[in-house]
Amino acid sequence: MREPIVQRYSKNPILTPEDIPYPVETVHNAGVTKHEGRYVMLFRSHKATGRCILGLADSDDGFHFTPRPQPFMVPSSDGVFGEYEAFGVEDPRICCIEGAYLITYSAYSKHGVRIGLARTRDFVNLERVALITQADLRNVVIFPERIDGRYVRLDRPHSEISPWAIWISYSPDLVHWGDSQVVMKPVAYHWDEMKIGPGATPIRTSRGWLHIYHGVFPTMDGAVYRLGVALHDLHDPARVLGVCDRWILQPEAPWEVTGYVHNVVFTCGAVPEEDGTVKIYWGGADKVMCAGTAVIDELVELCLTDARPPV
Ligand code: BMA
Repeated sequence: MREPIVQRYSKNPILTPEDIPYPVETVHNAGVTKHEGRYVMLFRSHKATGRCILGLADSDDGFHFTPRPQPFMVPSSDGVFGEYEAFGVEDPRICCIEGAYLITYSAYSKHGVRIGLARTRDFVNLERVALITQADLRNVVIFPERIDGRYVRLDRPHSEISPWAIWISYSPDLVHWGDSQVVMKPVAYHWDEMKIGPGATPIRTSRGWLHIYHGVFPTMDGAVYRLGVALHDLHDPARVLGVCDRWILQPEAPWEVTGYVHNVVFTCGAVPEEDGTVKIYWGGADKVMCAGTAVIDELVELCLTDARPPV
């Protein structure tokens, strides 16, 4: 049998609704980063209304997380954020850049889903910056460095002509984005044929930006969410150097197969380590948080040697 590309942590799941000191139905799709030598996990939780809030948990080793007593981010009650977050906040990604942590999150309301951008320096105080997309565009990950002076993001618009593909956009100030172009599309009759979307904040490697994304396959029993990897050029990330033909992780553990939504592994965060490994975090069946490790060089190699066309 082939060695798994992602080694699951032996004590998964690492965080469940029962661990949270306030009432929640789910703990999933968390952005994770390191802050002052500790791991910080910003996780999504459904309340019993079916609407979502974001909570924080801290860890010394990246596997044992202690949730904080109160939620970190609940829908704003006023102004433009109040209008567009009324149905909840979901799926946060964290990007550490220029001494601050940027949080991109889905903001749901009767107007659809948009992406909000918030900023924190200490994971105590949170400042909402702007809503950075119009309706029905999700999964924004911001690169952790400016490229040619501009901020860069991957995102996922949807249209009938070109369903659920990954695009790139640029910004001088994090608020106004443009120069958009498509960089990756689902491939017909392939594990990611229905949808693809940005997953974790891209990771700088010597051979390119490594991006862990999600791909969706439709079955008679509903959609299956898996994870894949792509490599983008360091200086021109609109250029995809390779997309691995096969998935790197699929729902297999009981809490990935059954939960709030079955057959889902969905990532919003991965933390590169100095030893050349990466800790990957994923929501299992939209209900619990799981972790695993992979070797960064092996993921890069897969993108380059076992590649499928990006578009
Ligand atoms: C997607 C998003 C994710 C979720 C996934 C599986 O469309 O809503 O937040 O994890 O579906 O339910």
